[in-house]
Amino acid sequence: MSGKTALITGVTGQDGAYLARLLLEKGYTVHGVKRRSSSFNTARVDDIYVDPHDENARFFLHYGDLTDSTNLIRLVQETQPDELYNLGAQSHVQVSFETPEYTANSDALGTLRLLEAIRILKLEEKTRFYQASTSELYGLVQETPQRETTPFYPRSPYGAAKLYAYWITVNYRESYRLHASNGILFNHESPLRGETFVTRKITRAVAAIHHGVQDTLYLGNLDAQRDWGHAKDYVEGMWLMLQQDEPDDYVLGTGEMHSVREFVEKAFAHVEKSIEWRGEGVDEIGVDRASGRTLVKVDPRYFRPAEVDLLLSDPAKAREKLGWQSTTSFDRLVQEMMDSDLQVILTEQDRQGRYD
Ligand code: NDP
Ligand code: GDR
Repeated sequence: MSGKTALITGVTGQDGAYLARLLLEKGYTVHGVKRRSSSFNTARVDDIYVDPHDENARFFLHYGDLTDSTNLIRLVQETQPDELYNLGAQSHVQVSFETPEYTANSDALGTLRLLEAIRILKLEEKTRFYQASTSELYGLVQETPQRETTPFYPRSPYGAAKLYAYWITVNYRESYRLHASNGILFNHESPLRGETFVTRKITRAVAAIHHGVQDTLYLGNLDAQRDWGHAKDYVEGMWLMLQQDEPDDYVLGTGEMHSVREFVEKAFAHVEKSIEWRGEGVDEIGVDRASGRTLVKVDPRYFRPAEVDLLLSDPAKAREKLGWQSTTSFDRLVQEMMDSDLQVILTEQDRQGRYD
């Protein structure tokens, strides 16, 4: 048992849920920040939640928000974390074009608020800090593959907010000798991925089409290419960064790139459908070779005002210094997400049946 204490912002998100599990397995006491919501928002961590009255409870949830500095200072003071993982963020790139100011407040200033909380409370010697930085920093890529030294060129309010968060983390490390590290993580997915990110949107839709409860999958840019890994691997990398003697910044990725179109093909192949692409641009469609049915259409609504065309990592530094590497292949990732969503859609249908 490590006996250490961790505080995680964004614990109700995909990565928060995997990281909380990992730290509990390692013997940590884990405090997570959840937002007040009018409906339940803890589904991803419900299975690790233990009644706090239980004397063996090591996982605790606290209300909080990255836009509320008094709340953050109090939570850091009360929990006195050895490790603070800042995973909370308005994390959807497209949504950041709709809510740019809020995104800057939570993603950029939220990071500053946490760093200041550590400083105000004089926890610089005790609390190690992890910042959830992102490959979106590279945006309009200046070099391929992207590594720690590749210049940044963000292409969205989200990317710009995360750029501030990246540099303020570096600045606090250099100014106040904080053990603060940036994980520059490339896209990572899982069955717990938010439903509006492209991979999960695809696996959910393919499962729903397979079960006959959806006709068409509408997507935006099919040509976008991403370096997709599994979230479970990546939270291990976050933890490793905070176990190093010296803080530093690391790229985590698979070193492999695939297009959205390829992801669609793989997902349909899982339910034994072969997709043929016809037409071009906004008129492109994906047709089921066997039945001739159109299953995929392009909807320009999902095009972004500025797009990040491709992202490909060079994770050599993490491999050499942390001994970290991605272990889940693209095929296995799609397979795991498809297997899960084929079940999830059925369960949702059952539930609906009960309310009808
Ligand atoms: P999710 O969107 O799944 O989770 C985000 C979490 O942040 C949720 O718990 C959400 O709460 C919480 N949150 C949002 N706004 C606030 C706020 N104002 N105050 C407090 N909490 C807030 O993201 P992921 O788990 O996928 O990503 C984790 C982090 O890593 C994010 O910072 C993301 O930007 C970054 N990142 C993610 C990558 C990926 O591929 N997944 C790659 C690189 C970086 P709620 O559940 O209530 O919405
Ligand atoms: P991204 O993930 O923007 O890379 O950010 P997302 O899955 O949203 O998009 C990936 C690519 O797919 C294209 N795309 C679509 N995207 C969505 N969401 N919906 C669609 O219908 C669609 N059609 C095509 C997008 O244009 C894009 O090129 C994720 C988030 O987790 C960030 O928080 C994180 O920092 C980065 O990954 C690394």
